[in-house]
Amino acid sequence: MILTRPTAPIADQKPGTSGLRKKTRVFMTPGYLENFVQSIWNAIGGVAGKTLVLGGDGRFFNDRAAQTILKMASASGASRVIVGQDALLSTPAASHLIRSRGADGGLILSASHNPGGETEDFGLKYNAANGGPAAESITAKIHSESEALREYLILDAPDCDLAALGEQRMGDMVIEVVDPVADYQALMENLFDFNAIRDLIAAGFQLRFDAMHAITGPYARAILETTLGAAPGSVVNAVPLPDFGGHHPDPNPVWAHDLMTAMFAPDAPDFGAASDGDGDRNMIVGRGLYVTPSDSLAVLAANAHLAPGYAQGLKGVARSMPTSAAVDRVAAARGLDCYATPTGWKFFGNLLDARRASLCGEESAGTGSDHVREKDGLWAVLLWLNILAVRQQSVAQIMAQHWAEFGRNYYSRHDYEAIDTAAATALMDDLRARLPDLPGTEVAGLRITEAQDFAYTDPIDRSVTTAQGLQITFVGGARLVLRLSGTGTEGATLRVYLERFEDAADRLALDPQAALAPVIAAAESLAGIAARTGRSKPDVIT
Ligand code: VG1
Ligand code: CO
Repeated sequence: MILTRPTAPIADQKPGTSGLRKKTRVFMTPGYLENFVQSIWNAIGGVAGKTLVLGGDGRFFNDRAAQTILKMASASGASRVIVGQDALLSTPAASHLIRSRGADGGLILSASHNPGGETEDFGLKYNAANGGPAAESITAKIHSESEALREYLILDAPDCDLAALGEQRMGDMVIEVVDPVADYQALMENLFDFNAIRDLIAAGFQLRFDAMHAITGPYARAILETTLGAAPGSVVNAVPLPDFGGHHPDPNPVWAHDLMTAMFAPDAPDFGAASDGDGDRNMIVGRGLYVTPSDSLAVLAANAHLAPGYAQGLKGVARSMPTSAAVDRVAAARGLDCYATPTGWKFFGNLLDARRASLCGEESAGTGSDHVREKDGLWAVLLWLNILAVRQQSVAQIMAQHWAEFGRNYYSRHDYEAIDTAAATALMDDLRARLPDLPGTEVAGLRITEAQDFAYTDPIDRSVTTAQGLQITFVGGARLVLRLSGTGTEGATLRVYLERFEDAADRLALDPQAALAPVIAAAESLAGIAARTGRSKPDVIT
């Protein structure tokens, strides 16, 4: 029986950088999830007759939320929902399923790198028929629908069995439960030279992949261990847990410190990697060397043609604005178009669809290509492995050669988490107001060439997105970016992105924080971060 339940608008359902993220208990409040899901249906013109994909990263409430969404899809007339077994799907696997099955869209249950559990975070994101995160125009529509919502529809029916592969019915709707890994693995086998990687591993190459108790565990085990022959146990923290073992599933040197310890030990493996909660991010570590995501993007751009799926060369590259310009240097050398977009994968969708860019990346450890419309953690790991197998060099040798050829963009991000929202907003507003006066002035010994509040005009649909971060550029290419996070669930998070270019042969192996010291000093002097946030140092440095 279809129930029409009266409801009232909930004020805080505005999607951020990547869907709606809130404390899990907020999402569990009766009606909260239902309101948001009905707002999505309303914003996309309903789901009658449509096929959707559904899955999530396995965090607490993933299973319950999936049942609610299925009942709401059925009540609103969806014809089919393709669900990963046990309601699990990595974000890139969901993107692939939407595309390969010609679905009308999909819902991904995840708060990605945010911690999980009943007292931590939950999230929900809508992806469109191209497999990519809904564009700003759609997320804005979802928000406005949520502000006017009066009722939602839900089927009064028992839960379905999401452990059983195959088809079942819920009302008039077909639920098709699929193996979350199989289609994704087949896609990877199409793109990469699995034989070359298998030979590399058989010859003694050792790797360690840290799944951080999140969704990539089953994918990495199937692909890296079972198919490519990595020793059993090469994938660690491989079992997805509802609270990710109490950790932040955020692949950076701070949260993946176990991996860092292993990779800097005397008996370190040749290659280390980690992924995040929903499997769309990657962290790459060589023996004794952390590769920043911005550098990783540049290396992949320079070497992608070594993998069969990219042998024809890239169509162009794109990075988020705060990501370092290392990839720009590769693009310039190879004659590729290079785009700078606002933070968040949704801004790459049009460039990928229009074939203007085929490799994209973000400084936050997201890299991906036109094979799906999301960033893809395991894909980046496999592309690195394919490159290592062809070049027969260590990660450190590849990085040294890359910097010798293109120069090095020293890079770091300093995060101030859960700070007072009013203080964070005031910091940004005050600096924004001073931007016009900054060019030509000097701060901490650096001369400012440009200062702007980043705005982006999409080259395909001409949509304009403003206020995407304050960008201050210095003589010599050093750069400072400040923006507020759009994925947090507590107070505000200030992100300070720092970059400085060096190409002198004897200055390519400096300590990044030391190399960036003048830019760090400039940030403090321009924004008064310590005084305004009450923090003497960043909470997280990556
Ligand atoms: C962060 C990252 C951004 C990324 C987003 C979603 O956003 O900085 O690059 O696209 O998370 O990634 P913010 O607004 O907090 O800076 V994920 O892996 O959380 O879906
Ligand atoms: Co993620």
